[in-house]
Amino acid sequence: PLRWTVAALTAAVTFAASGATAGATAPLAAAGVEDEGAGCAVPGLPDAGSLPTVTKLPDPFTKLGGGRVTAKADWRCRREEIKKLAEKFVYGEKPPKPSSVTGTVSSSSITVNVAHNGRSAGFSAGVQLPTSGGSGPYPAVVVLGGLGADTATIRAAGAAVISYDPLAVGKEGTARTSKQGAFYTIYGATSGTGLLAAWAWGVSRIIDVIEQSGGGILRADATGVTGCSRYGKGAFVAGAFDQRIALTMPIESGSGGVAALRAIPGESGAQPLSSAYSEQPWLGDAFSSFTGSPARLPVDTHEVVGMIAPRGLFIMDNPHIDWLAARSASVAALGGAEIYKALGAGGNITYWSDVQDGTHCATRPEWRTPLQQNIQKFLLGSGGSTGTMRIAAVKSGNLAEWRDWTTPALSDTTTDTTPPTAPAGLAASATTSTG
Ligand code: MCU
Repeated sequence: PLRWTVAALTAAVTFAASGATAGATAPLAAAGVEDEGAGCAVPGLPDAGSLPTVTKLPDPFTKLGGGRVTAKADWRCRREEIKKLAEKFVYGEKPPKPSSVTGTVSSSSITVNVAHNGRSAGFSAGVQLPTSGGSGPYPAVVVLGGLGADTATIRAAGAAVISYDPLAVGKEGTARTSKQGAFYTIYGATSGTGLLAAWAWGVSRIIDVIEQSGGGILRADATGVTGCSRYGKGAFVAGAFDQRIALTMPIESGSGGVAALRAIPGESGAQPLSSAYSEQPWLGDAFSSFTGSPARLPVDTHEVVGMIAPRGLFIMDNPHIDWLAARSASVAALGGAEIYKALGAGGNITYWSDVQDGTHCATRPEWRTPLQQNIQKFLLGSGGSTGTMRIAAVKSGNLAEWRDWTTPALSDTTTDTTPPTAPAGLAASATTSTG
């Protein structure tokens, strides 16, 4: 039978894990499309009413239809299952690219205009070019909300900063039945999609515009995303749901962010799920039936970490404020790191909560070097630093308590006969037949 050997994903993993010195324009582990698994046949999802209680983190490698993932390239379609579960039960649906996205990119701003189903909306973002690093086109980091991100270090490392106000796309302070902002202008004020997925949708539309701009000022294949606190939650979701994002850097994201949803009720002082659900419509409306029973969720945030794998991920956390749920976040990071390891990309994830200053969303000296290294490795394609787990002892989760599954040794060949949705230049190399 026809077999697909090393698909685009695996090629990217192998490349990233090899630590090879990449050319300045290498896309590293990022994909050329928002969702490589869009064409995967996903079995029917469970109903909210018939979910079993699973106290430990669900096995990321067991497929919806049964059986475990055996090959690296199979992660593409398993990721699609996780995406659908996360949309249905946690965040609400993030729709694909609308029928029309237009806009402009200059060295000081980006405009985005979207039209879909007879409705239109727009928003804009600021651009600040790097303060060093030669001539363009430049990689860029989308900064959500302007809080906490060390933009001076980002710009000095050679990446531009895109200042994105998520509230223009999904407003805070509204009732769930009258949501506002560009996303809800297009998809309706009663959409069940929460603000985080709406904000992520906005990031994807910024990338669409950069792609269409012809790459004179900013590179579309070297985008990062970051933000702190509620915008850290948004940065995490943005990176998970768009595979064009090469580097995802959530800061102090707390409940509704990186923190394992099942672990939160047992973490002393952590923001309760009911609070994260009701404080703002960040999570999808469907999450309401899980705030008191997260162990019924068929998905958890370690698998959302896995949606980012093998792409660059640098999670920053603050162990000094209980409300920020750093122990639960370390559980998700450790669980998600198993997915990175299985894909041969264990060095592409960093979790860092070992910091001195307890101020929420402070710019921290401990994160400066890993921030530079992650930008070099994933956005500039230079430098082969290896990610680390620097977990503060006071908020250190124990993965062994949270899982009953093992991490498989995934093979480099697959029996999956579905042609991958690969970027144009990579499609041909993914069709090698080995009989
Ligand atoms: C950690 O992010 C949130 C937190 O979930 C909220 O409870 C609190 O009100 O605000 C934090 C935040 O966004 O701070 C800027």
